[in-house]
Amino acid sequence: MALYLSKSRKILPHLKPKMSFLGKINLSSWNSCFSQNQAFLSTNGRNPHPFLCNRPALFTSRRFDSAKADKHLGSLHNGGDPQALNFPGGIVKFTPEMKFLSEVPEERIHCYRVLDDSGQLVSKNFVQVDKDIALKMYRDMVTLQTMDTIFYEAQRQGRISFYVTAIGEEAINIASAAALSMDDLVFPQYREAGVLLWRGFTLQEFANQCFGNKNDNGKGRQMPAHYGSNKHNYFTIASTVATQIPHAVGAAYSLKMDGRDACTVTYFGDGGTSTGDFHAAINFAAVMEAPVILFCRNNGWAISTPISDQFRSDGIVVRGQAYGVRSIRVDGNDTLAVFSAVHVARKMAICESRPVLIEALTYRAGHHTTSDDSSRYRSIEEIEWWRVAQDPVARFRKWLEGEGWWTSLDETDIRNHARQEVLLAIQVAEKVEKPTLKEIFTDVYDSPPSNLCDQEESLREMVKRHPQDYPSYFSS
Ligand SMILES: Cc1ncc(C[n+]2csc(CCOP(=O)(O)OP(=O)(O)O)c2C)c(N)n1
Ligand SMILES: [Mg+2]
Repeated sequence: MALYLSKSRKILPHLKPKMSFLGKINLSSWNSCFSQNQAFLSTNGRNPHPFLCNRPALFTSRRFDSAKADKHLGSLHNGGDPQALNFPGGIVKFTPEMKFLSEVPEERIHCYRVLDDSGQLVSKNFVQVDKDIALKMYRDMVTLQTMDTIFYEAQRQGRISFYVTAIGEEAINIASAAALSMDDLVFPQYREAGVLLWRGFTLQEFANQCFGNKNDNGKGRQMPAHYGSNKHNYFTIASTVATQIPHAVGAAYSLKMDGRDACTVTYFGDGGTSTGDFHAAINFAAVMEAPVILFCRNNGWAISTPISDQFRSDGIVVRGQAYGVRSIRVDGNDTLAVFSAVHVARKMAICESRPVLIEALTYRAGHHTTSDDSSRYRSIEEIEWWRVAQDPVARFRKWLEGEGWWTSLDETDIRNHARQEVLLAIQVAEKVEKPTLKEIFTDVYDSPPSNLCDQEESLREMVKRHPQDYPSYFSS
């Protein structure tokens, strides 16, 4: 870990987020809060938000003292109360009752929402979004939906080998991205292409990656839909579930050490929380007070495994408190609720130097990937209810219309425009040459070791012996 941290510190300065429509937009409420950091940390005021219940913190900020065992042992006394024990972490009261904590909460944790199903405001407690941002959010949601539909069809036509959609999770993708700053580092799972879209990755770049052509940032080495972009501070997607979570926590700790006015955000599914990586990472984040937003998309399914077969806790949100991490449950299909929660979580993460866990309740309305047929393990009625009655895009559109910011003419325009742009990007990407065989062996070592040279040579011989089995560009 120490090695990883020292490396990640060296990597960060090389990331040059020069993008910038967010810079131009200049949301007034997004002003930097880093200058206030010291004030937050030096006073012991750990609860400066009206969004929080007024509870004392268990552990106070005491980083770098934690290894001093003698100090902890020295504090083991009852503070004058024989019915209490001053144990590291705070006062524990004794009780004569033998009472086991129930495994079932009296009531499930409430879910924060701003817009109801019909797009009407049901809360006054949200972060205002100005018109330009709101319209960009909606357009990007439609573009993501369109891109997913057409790329999915392209896979069915055999033009690309694989694809992952974010259908039903457009609000999570776009609203969370809109609430972040371009300096924040994103560690995605694989269902957050919309975050990259928001940051300015073009449809052409998406298409180049899916077709694995020579303009793809990854030079065709990754599966389709495994995007990555240094320019957009978006770490390359890895299919290995949850491996991105410890990376995000380590990078967040590095940002903190460097005094940067930024946090990291990592996205993962409900299935991701069943891995050891999730538990190790959230605990590390809590103890090291790393400025990371842990964003869980609880979409009900991990491929064919329903959440009832994954955990018996009240979802994911309760695990935050168990690990000493501030947490919120939010309606993941409510664009304004997701935007508000991430906006506030970001400020908490940076200004107070702490992790925040967000559990967004949603539904994976598409198949897991193009390799899946979800009608084999869940009912069509269930899928349709979520797809139609809970569509986050339609809900946000209703709100925009209510504000007088959107008309049916605008709707026709954006849908036609998005469709044409995606089709064009696919046509162009399809015609671009693939990377050469040589590229399989580049970019890892300055000078390749002998075993890699041997492998290249043996591959070239194989291609020569069986030219009919390899595409012609492989011979170059
Ligand atoms: C470490 C690891 N284990 C298993 C898999 C196979 N796998 C791929 S996706 C997936 C389900 C993940 O579900 P979830 O985290 O809920 O994300 P969702 O697909 O629902 O967005 C599994 C088990 C994998 N890729 N990596
Ligand atoms: Mg899931």
